[in-house]
Amino acid sequence: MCSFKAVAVLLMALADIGLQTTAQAQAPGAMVGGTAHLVIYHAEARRSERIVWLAEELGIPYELKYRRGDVAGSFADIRKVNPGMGVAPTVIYDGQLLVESGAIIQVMLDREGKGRLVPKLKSPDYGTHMMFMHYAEGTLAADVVADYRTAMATGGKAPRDKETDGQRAMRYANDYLATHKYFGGSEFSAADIMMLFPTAYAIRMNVADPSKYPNVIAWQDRVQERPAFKRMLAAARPDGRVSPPPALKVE
Ligand SMILES: N[C@@H](CCC(=O)N[C@@H](CS)C(=O)NCC(=O)O)C(=O)O
Repeated sequence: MCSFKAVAVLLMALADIGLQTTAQAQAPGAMVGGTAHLVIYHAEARRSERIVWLAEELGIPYELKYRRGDVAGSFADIRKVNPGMGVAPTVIYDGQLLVESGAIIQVMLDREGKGRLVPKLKSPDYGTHMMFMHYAEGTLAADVVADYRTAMATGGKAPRDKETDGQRAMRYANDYLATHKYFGGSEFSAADIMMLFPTAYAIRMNVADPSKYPNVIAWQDRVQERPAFKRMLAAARPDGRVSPPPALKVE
């Protein structure tokens, strides 16, 4: 008993040392080591799903870290690894701590994509693929989240009168899909992985009225049928959405 207790105390002390090591603020992009080639710090139904989805599409092995059913706990763990910017996704990729899902996806494609999920460089599809790779966070997510926060701060009512910036961004995406199957043109690309989160957020939170964006809805259904997406769901969202923020009220 006594020696078991001593070992337990020693293990706790070692764990504590490990915790302190990782809890020290890391410089952005710091090399931090680690055992796995790709470690994804995740919280259920958050943007970190994009990285899991891409890894599944490309067949990149990964270690997924989150507390099942405990989004707050998952974020607490992320902050231990990355106290300066405790966001999902945070990853350790090739020993380097990285944030910003679009950038992480780009680095993964450059290093391991072998041309997959990116249109040919000289094709017009490449231009729109890159546009939507960045539009997803730079315009759509930024505008839709701003709409949501503005509405929450002013009574929680879904905006349904004058077109908001987030709705404009949804309309532009919907217009593109009127003539293209995917955001990278005719083939599924990483731009589709980037675009799913903010389009789904816009609809789910009632920022945008789904009846106005039928092409987006059809595209969402299409991409969510992909086997890699379903593998992502099984690994990263096994119990559905956990602790979702409240949707705006539709009157
Ligand atoms: N632009 C970043 C956004 C990351 C982000 O804000 N993620 C959310 C989860 S979907 C988060 O971590 N929120 C918690 C926080 O900001 O403290 C990306 O695409 O990775």
